[in-house]
Amino acid sequence: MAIKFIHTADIHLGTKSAFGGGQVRLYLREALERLVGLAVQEKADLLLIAGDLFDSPRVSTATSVLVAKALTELTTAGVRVVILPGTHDAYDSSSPYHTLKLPENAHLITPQDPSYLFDDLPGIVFVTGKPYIKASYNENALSGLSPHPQAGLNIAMVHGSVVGQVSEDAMLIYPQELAKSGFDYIALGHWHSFREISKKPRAVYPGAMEPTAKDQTGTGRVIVAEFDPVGKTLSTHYEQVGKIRIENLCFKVEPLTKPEDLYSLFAQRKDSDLVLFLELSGVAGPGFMLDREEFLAEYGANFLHLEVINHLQPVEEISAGDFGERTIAGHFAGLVAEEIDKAKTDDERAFLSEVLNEGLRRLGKGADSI
Ligand SMILES: [Mn+2]
Repeated sequence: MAIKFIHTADIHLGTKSAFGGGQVRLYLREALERLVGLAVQEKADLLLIAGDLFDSPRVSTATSVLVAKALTELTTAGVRVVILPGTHDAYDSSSPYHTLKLPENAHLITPQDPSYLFDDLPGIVFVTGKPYIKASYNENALSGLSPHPQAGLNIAMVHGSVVGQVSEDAMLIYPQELAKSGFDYIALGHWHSFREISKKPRAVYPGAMEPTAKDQTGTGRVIVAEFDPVGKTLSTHYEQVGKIRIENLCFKVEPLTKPEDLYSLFAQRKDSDLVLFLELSGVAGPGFMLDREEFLAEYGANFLHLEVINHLQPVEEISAGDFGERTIAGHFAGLVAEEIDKAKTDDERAFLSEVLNEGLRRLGKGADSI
């Protein structure tokens, strides 16, 4: 009979997200409920939470109640839970875990109780780890951890950075040590984007439950793993539990771009699970003036969060007078000026002004004389 376990990390309940704390906290509550539902539905034997279940040591009553309910539901359904304290919910004097009441079958990894042997599971499962405390910054996360000789499945839980793979802070994991660690699975936490680190032993960051910063992609995943104690084979896949997505939309402004060109991109878009960063680049011609407030008022409500990042270059003032008559630019300017004089409508005049501006910009100053 196979053993099934689910690995998650970095849920960050109670987050102060830049994308609207209150809304994202609600998403996290729902994601936790979906996670519990998945574990129950999959009939998982074990749920591993590899650090940062809580966003801070100060846990609200609402969050405590939510976690207590989730843990009770899980253990009632026969899902054993192992929780590792991470950087945000470190196991020091102010740790939120000192007041958290754990039901039977839910376990916390502490310096006093760092390991659990589940000898009622087929093949016997061993789970061990080191809880994060401030003093463990830069400490080798795997040193001192060893598999249990009687266990068929040995799991290490680690909240930290894999050296050379993700930015290095918190506890450190050295890639060359993974293979000789003797573990079958390393449940990683701390890095907020999904990342597979090693195949043997299998070491994966599931990523955060919901993104809390712009650069977090591939969030919301949990790893579902099945271990066959007879063949000693481990298979994994991920399930999407979180809902929030992040998109960076780059919009390049050309000299003839009008604000309507941008607005029309947004007219059909509405996605309440999307955090959208609109990045404007290029040169703002005289025809492109974006009123950020007006734009956000118009479209902000269509998304979970909408942000405008403005990298527009102000238009360079160029006039025909900057060029000599006997240059290509000067000759061009003269021809377009004649057309502007002949223009019958304001639209035609505006268009020709753009042509003049863009033409002069492209021909540039100091163009060859004819
Ligand atoms: Mn985290």
